[in-house]
Amino acid sequence: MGKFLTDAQIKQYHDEGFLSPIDVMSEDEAIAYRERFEEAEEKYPEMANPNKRNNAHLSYKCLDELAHHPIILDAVEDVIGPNFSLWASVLFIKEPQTSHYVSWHQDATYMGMNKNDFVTPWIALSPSNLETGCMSMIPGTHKNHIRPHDDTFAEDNILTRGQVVRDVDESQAVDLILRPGQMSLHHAEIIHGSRQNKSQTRRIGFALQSFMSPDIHQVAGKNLWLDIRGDNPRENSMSLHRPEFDLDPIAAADRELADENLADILYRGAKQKRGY
Ligand SMILES: O=C(O)CCC(=O)C(=O)O
Repeated sequence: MGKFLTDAQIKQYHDEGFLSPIDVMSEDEAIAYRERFEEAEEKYPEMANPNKRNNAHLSYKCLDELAHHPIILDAVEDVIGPNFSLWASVLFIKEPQTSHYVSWHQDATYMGMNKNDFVTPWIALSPSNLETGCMSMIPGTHKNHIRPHDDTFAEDNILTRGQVVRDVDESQAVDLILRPGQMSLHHAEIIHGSRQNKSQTRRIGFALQSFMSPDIHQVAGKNLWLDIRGDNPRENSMSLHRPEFDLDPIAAADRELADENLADILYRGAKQKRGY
């Protein structure tokens, strides 16, 4: 038994490359987080538009709290051990009845780390299901290393480069259906994607992308981290600040640096660059 996950769940994560659904909080608590986020989003729209979807945990207190939620961290500890930092976060919002989708990909492809054994919790702040465009995963593909990706920059594809793995056996796909307040965990090398939101409601997912143990460090770009749990010594690294309130200028300055660094990493060698 781990701190939060059962042995069977831990095994399932390692065998399949993902685990879902995991109860983090009640639906009411998740709705309260969503309301706090949407109030902040309305008050400071320049900080939460699609081009500012990265590292919003360094701007919004409610997202910083989610990044430190004890159940999420206990589950992370169960799969990667007691020492870890947060590399970045992404708000994956699909507005109602939009054509945005996420092609089959492996997260670690462009992240520029020395190794790829790290985990992303994806927290649902709204229903995430077949109608709203939930994530789907291809079990076991995290064991086959990084496959070639083609950069498509397709307009409706909300990945940075519209990168895609071809020839995925979609008959194996597992849909991760989550109610608000549940999360999934996925491995950095699992092949996954998501379809359009055909519903009348927003689909809001917050990806803590990713939690990494201290033996993992940046080989392309700056080594910037939010220290989360345990000891995380890394050479030539910089620790980021948590916001004490929405748009705390100290954390906001860190976010600017972290966003620029992330873009430099994710778009290195790319033929085009998007706003996020
Ligand atoms: O939110 C989505 O639809 C996709 C998210 C994703 O690809 C990820 O969190 O790695």
